[in-house]
Amino acid sequence: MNIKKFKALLFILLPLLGYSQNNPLELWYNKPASQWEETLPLGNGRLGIMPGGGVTTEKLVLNEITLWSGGPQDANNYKAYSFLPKIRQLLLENKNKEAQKLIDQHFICTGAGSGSGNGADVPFGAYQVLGDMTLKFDYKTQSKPVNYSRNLDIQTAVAGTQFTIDGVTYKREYFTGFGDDAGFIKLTSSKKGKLNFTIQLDRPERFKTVNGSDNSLVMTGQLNNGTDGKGMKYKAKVKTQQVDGNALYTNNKIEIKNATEVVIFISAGTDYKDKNFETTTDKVLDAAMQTKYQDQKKKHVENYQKLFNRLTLNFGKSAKKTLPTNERLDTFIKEPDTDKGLPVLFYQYGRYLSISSTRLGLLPPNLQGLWAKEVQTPWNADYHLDVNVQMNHWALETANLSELNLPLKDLTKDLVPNGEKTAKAYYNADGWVAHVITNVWGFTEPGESASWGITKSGSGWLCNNLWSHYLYTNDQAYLAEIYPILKGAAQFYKSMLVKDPETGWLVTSPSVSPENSFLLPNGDASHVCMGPTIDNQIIRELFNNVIIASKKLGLDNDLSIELDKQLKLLPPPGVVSPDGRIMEWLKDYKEEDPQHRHISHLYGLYPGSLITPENKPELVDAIKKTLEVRGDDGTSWSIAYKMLFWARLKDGNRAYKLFKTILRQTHDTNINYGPGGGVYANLLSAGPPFQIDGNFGAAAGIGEMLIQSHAGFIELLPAMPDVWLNQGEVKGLKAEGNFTVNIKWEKGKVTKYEILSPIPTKVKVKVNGELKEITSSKL
Ligand code: FUC
Repeated sequence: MNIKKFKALLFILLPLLGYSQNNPLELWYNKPASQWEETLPLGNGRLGIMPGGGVTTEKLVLNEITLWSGGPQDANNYKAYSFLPKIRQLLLENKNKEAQKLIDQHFICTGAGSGSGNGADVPFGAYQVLGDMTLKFDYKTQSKPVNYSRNLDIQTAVAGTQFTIDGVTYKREYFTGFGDDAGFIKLTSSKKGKLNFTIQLDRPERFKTVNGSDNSLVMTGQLNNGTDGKGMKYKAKVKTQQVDGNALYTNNKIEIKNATEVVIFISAGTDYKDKNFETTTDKVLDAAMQTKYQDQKKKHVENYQKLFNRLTLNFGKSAKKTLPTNERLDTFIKEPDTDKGLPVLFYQYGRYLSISSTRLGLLPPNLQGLWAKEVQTPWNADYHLDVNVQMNHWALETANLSELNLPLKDLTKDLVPNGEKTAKAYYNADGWVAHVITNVWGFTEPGESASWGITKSGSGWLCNNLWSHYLYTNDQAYLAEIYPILKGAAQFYKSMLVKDPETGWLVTSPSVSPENSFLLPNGDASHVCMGPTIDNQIIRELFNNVIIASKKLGLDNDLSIELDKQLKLLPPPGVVSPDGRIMEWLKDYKEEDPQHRHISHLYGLYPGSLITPENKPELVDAIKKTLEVRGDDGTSWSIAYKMLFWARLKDGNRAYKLFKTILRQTHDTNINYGPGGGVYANLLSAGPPFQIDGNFGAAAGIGEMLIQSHAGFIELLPAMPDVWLNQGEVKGLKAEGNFTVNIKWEKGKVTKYEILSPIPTKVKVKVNGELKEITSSKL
């Protein structure tokens, strides 16, 4: 047989063997996971399962999005306000170090705060693993498996494992239901009665597992709330159905003997907003078992695809899609231009991860989305408000998953009551504020260290994220709902801004440019400052948005006038330093770490739209210099952020360079703050450790390369790298103003496009460099 024929035969045979490498939207491997970061994330927005495909032992990490230790607390220091005048005075006297010291003594939260990022046992708490479900198999032979493969098909949100031992093919199929709200694992053997395994359920602490009277395995427990130990309660329950063989429910296990086909059902819940979670868990499980597996899977795929199939993307041929994903990643780094499918897969994976890690009426994705293997997750897997949680939402609107922005709106709304207390306690200010970290318990206080904890643009940044959902949807009811939240945030800043005597500008004081430090003229390092650029930019956007909203809603004319007055006194969106960069601080300080991962002072370029190459051409060189000095490396989220900045500068090749950097494969899990970000074999982003913001940030980056609509017109392919421009097609992108956009291109030029909307509307579009006004077609 010649090579060509052999290849053709393989093409036909491999899918039958289970190697489905021809599915462009699939991650696949020819070995079991050797670390958790190689397991495959499944999630239905609430429940998560991570199969690793072990042959004799498979440990499946289970998650539930609401499972947090800690509890509600009031960590406001109500005496803090009395120290504010002194702190401000010290800053005016350039005694930043002394101000920082005073803040550390009197102006941080009370108690342990985040526990230095290790808050599992303090009231702040941590997002925690629900449990480990361990399957132990007995094949009654010493033979080794052959034809091993495992995969995750992101088009159906179903994972699989299969291999053959002694001529028996074993298959496992896993999904977390978008139909019934449970987890499903179907195991089969190709010959009768070959499945022998046990199922166990545990977690590192605070659990009890027993056999239920209804032939089940039940794990229950209560997490630490950091005070009396009686925190959140949870329950996880497993049942099985088998066609033949036996199932024993003893010794706190389920034991399956001589079966040919088994389905495992997993249900879980917590008492977070559900007092009846125990009965809910039982009911969900029983209901899930009433539907035949095939029908359950059909319902799952249909519901998932209602969101996933809204957008398709193609950049042309991929020579590498038959390689296992881990090998494909390494090959991509060496010869990226030959694999145009991997960027598409990575973009769609971002969409997959969004659909899987958040759900309407529940919580937004946390630092790890939904997936966590520990009790003490890195940084408590919390909601960081100084870039990370916002980045988790940046891809959504253009990626046609708009409604997945709503859980962040709910979280933000829930912060307001405590945020009002914080505004009063620390600033005697109106409105509400959230600083830099939050959790499911409504934490809004400053963090426990002045160096990062008093960043106070968290609430403003959240509000601006909420606003972008309005821009994309034009949803007036939503606008009316978010208006009080935005208004309260604006009232806070309005009542606490102070005048900088040197410039006359209104600025925040004290504050921090997220996590970054600078050198004072005497050589001392400090984080604490007045009016960092990011605060000015966020406040400018917020005030503008509140003014627009109040006019649309016909409310609060007086407030609008006052905000407008203050707007005129804010620093401009970008000030250029003597060395030609955008200033990060009000003063021309030298950074302590010039390559710091945060690039907060470019907020106005992205996600903000204060600075565009069109409206501020005079700032473009300074932005470029800022980015050059920061460098192209960093944690994965930082690289993704830089990709977005270059996309906004319409430099597709540079954005692509950063994208390639994100796809560096790593196995490293140690906490990193510097260069070295990448992805794990499962394509989850590695700071390291695993942090999902890099996935979502890079997906947003690809979105910005394909379409931009923040500058008053829709621009098609504004920042494409040469290598993707040869040929491609995207259908179902969204633009501001509730437009749906389809684009086809060839040899660097858009050859066909459609702009659709529910009502045909006049819209400006930039196509192949030419700006024109057209009327959209009816969707
Ligand atoms: C901020 C970042 C870190 C990390 C942490 C969760 O502190 O500076 O890189 O992403 O959040």
